[in-house]
Amino acid sequence: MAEAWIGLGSNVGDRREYLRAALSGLRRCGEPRRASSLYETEPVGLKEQGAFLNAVACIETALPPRALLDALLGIELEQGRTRRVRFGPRTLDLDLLFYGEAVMDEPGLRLPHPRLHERRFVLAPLCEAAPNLVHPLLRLTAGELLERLEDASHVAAIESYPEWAEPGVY
Ligand code: PH2
Ligand code: MG
Ligand code: MG
Repeated sequence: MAEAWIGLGSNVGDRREYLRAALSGLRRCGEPRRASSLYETEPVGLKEQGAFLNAVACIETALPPRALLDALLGIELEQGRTRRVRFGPRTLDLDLLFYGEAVMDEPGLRLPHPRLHERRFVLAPLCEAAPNLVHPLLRLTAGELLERLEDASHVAAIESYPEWAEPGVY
C-alpha cells in the first residue's frame, strides 16, 4: 500500500461538481486519507482562460503507479475531459503528484510531478493538507517549498472538505 497525492483542477463548466465527482471517483482507487480545501486560483501558463478550482487529495492505494495513473485518466474521461490545448481549459485534470517516496521518469509518468514545486495552485492546498510532507527529490517539506516559491499567482481557499479532513495525520 502507498500514499498517493493527487492534484485536482477544473476551469470549465460546473467546476465544483467536477471536483466532487473526482473525489468520489478516487474512492474507487483507494482509501481516502486527506483532502485540502477547494481553492479558486488564477490560471498559470496560459493566462487567457477562466479561473481554476484546485484541490489536493491523498488516498492509500494498492494500485501500482501506472495503474493508478490509468485510473485517474479514466476518471477524467468519465467527466468528459478533452485535451485540446496544453495548459489550456479543462473540465477535469487529475495529476499524480506523489506516490509514496517513489522517484520515476518514464514516458507519461514522472514522480514526483515535475512542476508541482513551481505551482502555488498545488503547494497552497498541499501545505494546508500536509505541511510536513517531504518532497523525495528536493528533500524539502511542502511548507518549505511554499516559502521558497516564486509563483506569485493568486490563490484563495473558498470551501473546505470536512468529510475527508483528518487534521494531524501528518
Ligand atoms: N493547470 C494547468 C495550467 N494552469 N493554472 C491553475 N491555476 N490551475 C491549474 O490546475 C492549472 C493551471 C495545466 O494542467
Ligand atoms: Mg495539470
Ligand atoms: Mg494532467
